[in-house]
Amino acid sequence: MTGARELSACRACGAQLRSFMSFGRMPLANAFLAPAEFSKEYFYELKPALCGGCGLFQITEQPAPEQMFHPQYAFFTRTSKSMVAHFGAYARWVQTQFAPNFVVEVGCNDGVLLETFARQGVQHLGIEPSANVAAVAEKHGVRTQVAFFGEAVARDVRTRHGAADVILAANVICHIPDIRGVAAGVAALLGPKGVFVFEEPYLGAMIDKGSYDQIYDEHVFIFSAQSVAALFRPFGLELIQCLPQPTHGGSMRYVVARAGARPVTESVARTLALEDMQGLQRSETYEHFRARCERNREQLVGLVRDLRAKGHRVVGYAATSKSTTVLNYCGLGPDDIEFISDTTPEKQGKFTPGTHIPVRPHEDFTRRYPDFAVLFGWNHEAEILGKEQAFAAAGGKWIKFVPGVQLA
Ligand code: DWN
Repeated sequence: MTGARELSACRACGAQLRSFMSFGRMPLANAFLAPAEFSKEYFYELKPALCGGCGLFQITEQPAPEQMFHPQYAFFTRTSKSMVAHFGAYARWVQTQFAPNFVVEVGCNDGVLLETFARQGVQHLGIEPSANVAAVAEKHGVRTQVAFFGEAVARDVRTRHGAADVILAANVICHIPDIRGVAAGVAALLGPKGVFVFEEPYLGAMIDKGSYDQIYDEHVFIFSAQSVAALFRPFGLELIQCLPQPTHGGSMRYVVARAGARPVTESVARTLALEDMQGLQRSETYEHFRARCERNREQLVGLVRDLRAKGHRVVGYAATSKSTTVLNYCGLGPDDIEFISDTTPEKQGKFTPGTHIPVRPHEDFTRRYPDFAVLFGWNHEAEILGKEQAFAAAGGKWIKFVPGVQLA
């Protein structure tokens, strides 16, 4: 099944999109499925592009949000200990900088970021479209509303609860195709001195590392400081701070306020200058990126098939959303990768989207270590390698593919 519509104009500014490559036919990154569902799987073409006007990196085709974020959504932030620690530090940073009385989070997932505010009795509200993850947030004492954030919801929240001192988001804004609706919603809900703080995978880091697996249906956009500044400007909002983050393989925290309401820190000019030097607006940068993706695919497929031909057992570690792009782009299936170990109960016993590799509990990994494990959760490398020392001690080797294909 297919059916997504291909866009030729930027979702933010309407200028012409310049597509530079295709990752081919792709299923939904988190649509882990049972064999009975194989024949009715949904596919679209994964084709990234850069906007010739505001420089916003985006995919040209995207399935409807309701198809991706629903009551069976399979991603829970709490699956990573280091991310839980990161969100604790993020919440404390917001408290120190802005001391808010009312915090709204866009896409609060299982409530891990708002929990710190909830525990301290700060008025808060998480807007989360997937009812199952919102229910987990509620269990942790976080107040939620099951909805997609946009201008109408923002106005409604303001009417019922008042203006927000801080609107927060983490790894969410890049998922929302109606990005102008987000900007309008922020403008409608923020108090006069309020700030919108959000962090997302960073385009500069993705280009630097060649981490093409950040591109999939849920990630409609990969932001840069330049595209964020341009996005909010027409709504009377201004980018006042950029803070690089190590999470998800290289992210950026952006702070946006009403134009003129707060000082613009020097981090903005510095980040814009670095982006210019990196060539984030130049076509050649994306030509190189495409060539790097092709080389990476060739090397990863070559390595895995060579190991399999020699009779080695190869499994995958962490059935991440990102792995869907890698597996489908590379055409790796169950003959290449025996299974993928994953700690999320909702994914276990199912099969990977498009490539139909079994997803098994972590115990299947430790019970009988494979010879090689592809590190699909490369963004959690320190955490994973730290807890899997017995695998290495048993002679197991990691197959990494970011920033390049290598054995470790
Ligand atoms: O933006 C998004 C990010 C923040 O999270 C989403 N659209 C969905 C998701 O992306 P992802 O699936 O690529 O996220 P992670 O955090 O890289 O991977 C999570 C998956 O990895 C889970 O299925 C759990 C699994 N995992 C594991 O099995 N063992 C993770 C760790 C750290 C582990 O030790």
